[in-house]
Amino acid sequence: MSLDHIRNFCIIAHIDHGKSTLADRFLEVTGTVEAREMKAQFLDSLDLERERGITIKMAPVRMAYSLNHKSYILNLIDTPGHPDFAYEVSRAFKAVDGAILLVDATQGIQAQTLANFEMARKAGLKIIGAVNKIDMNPVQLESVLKETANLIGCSEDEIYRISGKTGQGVNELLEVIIAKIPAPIVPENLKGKKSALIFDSIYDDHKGVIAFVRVFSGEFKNNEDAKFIASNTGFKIKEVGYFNPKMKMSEKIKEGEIGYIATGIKDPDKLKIGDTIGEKVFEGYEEPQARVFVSFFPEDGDKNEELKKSFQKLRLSDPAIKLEPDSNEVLGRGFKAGFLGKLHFEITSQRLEREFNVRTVNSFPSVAYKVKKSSQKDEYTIIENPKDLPSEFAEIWEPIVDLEILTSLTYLGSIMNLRDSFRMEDMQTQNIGERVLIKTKMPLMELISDFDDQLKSITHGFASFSYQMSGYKKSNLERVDVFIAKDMVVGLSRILPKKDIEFEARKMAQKLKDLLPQQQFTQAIQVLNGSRVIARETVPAMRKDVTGYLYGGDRTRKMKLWKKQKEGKKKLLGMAKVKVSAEVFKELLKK
Ligand SMILES: Nc1nc2c(ncn2[C@@H]2O[C@H](COP(=O)(O)OP(=O)(O)O)[C@@H](O)[C@H]2O)c(=O)[nH]1
Ligand SMILES: [Mg+2]
Repeated sequence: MSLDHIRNFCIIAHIDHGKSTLADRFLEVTGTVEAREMKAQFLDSLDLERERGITIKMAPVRMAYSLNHKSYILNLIDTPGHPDFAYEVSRAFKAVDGAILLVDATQGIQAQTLANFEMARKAGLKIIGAVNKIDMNPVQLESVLKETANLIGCSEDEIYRISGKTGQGVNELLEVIIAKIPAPIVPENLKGKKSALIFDSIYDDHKGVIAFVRVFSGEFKNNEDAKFIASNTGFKIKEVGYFNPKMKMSEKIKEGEIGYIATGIKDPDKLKIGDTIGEKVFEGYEEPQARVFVSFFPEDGDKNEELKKSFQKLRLSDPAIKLEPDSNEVLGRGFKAGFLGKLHFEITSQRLEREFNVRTVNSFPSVAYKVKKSSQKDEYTIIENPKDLPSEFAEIWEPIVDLEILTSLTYLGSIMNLRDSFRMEDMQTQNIGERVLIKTKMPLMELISDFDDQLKSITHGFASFSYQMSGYKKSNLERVDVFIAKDMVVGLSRILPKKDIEFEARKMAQKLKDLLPQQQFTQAIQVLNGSRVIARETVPAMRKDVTGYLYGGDRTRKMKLWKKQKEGKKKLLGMAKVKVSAEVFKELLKK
C-alpha cells in the first residue's frame, strides 16, 4: 500500500522561538482541537510546562488535512528547546521524516537553533526553514531570512515567513510540508513483517505501560500477541490508538503511522525506549550520558518503596534519568539519580512531588569527578557524591564542557568579565553575520551553578549558549561539609575550587541562616574544610515556655513536661536533617 497520504514531522527551534504556538495554529487549521477547547501552547499539557512556559516533553499529535481533494494524515511532534531536554528531540527524530526549523525573526539564529539543526541534519531529516513572529514587523527580517538560508544551505525564497500568533503563512506551510517532506517508506528488510519503534512511553494505572510508537511496517490491533524485543517480554495488546492529541482508541495502527500501544504490563522496567515491538528496526538510541548527580531520599523515611515506584514510572516518560540505590545513616534508603543538567534535576524533583506525591530530601547537585587516591598507583575512582571524596588524595579531575555562546558585539565585554568567576579558558571568538560566537572551555560544575541566570542578566537576554562534554581536567579542588546543630548534613557537602573555599563557605553559612526555619533550639551552622571550621552562623531558638501555665502547679507534672520537651528536642535534633528542596539548592548555588 502506498503511504503517500502520510507525513511525519517535528518542529525544532531555540527555546521561545514559537514551536508550541505554531503547533496551536496547526491544531486549529486542521480542526484537530475545537475552538472552544483551544488554549495557548495546547500541547504543553504538564502543569509544570504551563507554569514555567516551557516545553519539557515532546508531544505527538495526529492531524487530518485535505489538499487538492486528497486527505492527508499529518503526524506532528512538538519538541522542547532547552538543551537539558535534547534527548527528547533526538528520540522524536527517529519517528519522523522531516523537521520545520523555526527562527524567531526578532532574535535570529540562536545557540539551540544551531545545535538542533545539526542534530536534524545528522538524523537525515528533510529540513524546512521558517522565520516566525513576522507580525511584529521586525527590522531584522531580511538579515534573519538570509542567515537562516545560509544555515540550511538553501535560497532565501525557500524560507517561509510566518506568524504562529496570527496564523499568517500557516496554511502555506502545511502545504509545503506535504510537498517537500517525504512520505514514510517501509524499509526493504521489514517488508511483510510487523515492526514498531518505541520512541516514548508513559504509565497508566489501568492500561499499564503504554508505548508511543512509529510503526515501520505491518499493522497492530487489539488482543493480538506482541513482544518487546529487548526485555523479551510478551503481552496481549490491550489497546491501540493515536494522539488526538489525547490518546484516542482506534481499530488498528498501520505502517507509516505514529500512535500508541497499551500493553497491560505493570512493571515499568520491562519497557526500554528505543526497543521495538515486533521485528527489530534499528539498534536503539544512543544512551544519554548523565552529567549531574543528586541523591534523593523520601522525606518520610518509610516511603522508600513509593519513591522507587514513582521514579520507575517517571522514567518511562523520561528515560534520560539514571538511577541507582543510595543510602545513608541519617536519611535512610534512597536513590542516586543522574541527570542531563540542572533544569532536568529541578523539573524531576518537582514532578516527583506534583505527579507522584512523594516529597524528597536531596543532596547538592554534583558532577562526576575522577580521583586518584595515591600518587603511587595509577588508579582512578569516580566520585559522584562530594561526601565520598576522601580527605587525602593525590589528584582530582573534573569534567569540562566546550561552551558556545552566541551574542551581539555589545555584550562581548561583559561576557569576558564572567571569565574568572566561571573559570572559563581558551576563549575564542568568531563572527556570525552581525553577531559573535564565543567558544570556550568551562568546568561543568560552573555551568550548573547559575551560569544561565548570570548570562541572561548581563546580556538582557541577548545571548544563548549550547555545550558539549569535552573531557576531564586536573584541578585544585577541595571538599567542604556543613554541620547544623552538630550533625553533618550529608547532602550539603560540596567540592569547590580551593581559591573560592572561604568565600563560598561564608556565603553558604549566611544563606542557610536565612533559609532555615527556627526551631525550639539554637542551631549552630558550621562549614568545615577537613577539621577546620571556616565559617559559622547561628539560627536563634524559637522559645516556647511549656511550664509557664503551670504556675504554682505541682512539681511532678512540671518535671514530666520538661522531660517531654527535652525528648522532643532530642527527637528534633536527631532529625536535624534540613529539608533541602531543589529551590534551596538553587539559592545556595547562586554566585
Ligand atoms: N508576536 C508573536 N509572538 C509569538 C509568535 N509565536 C510565539 N509567540 C510568543 O512567543 C513565546 C514563546 O512561544 P512558544 O510557542 O511557547 O515557544 P517554544 O518555546 O518554541 O515552544 C510566547 O509568549 C508566544 O506567545 C508569533 O508569531 N508572534
Ligand atoms: Mg514549546
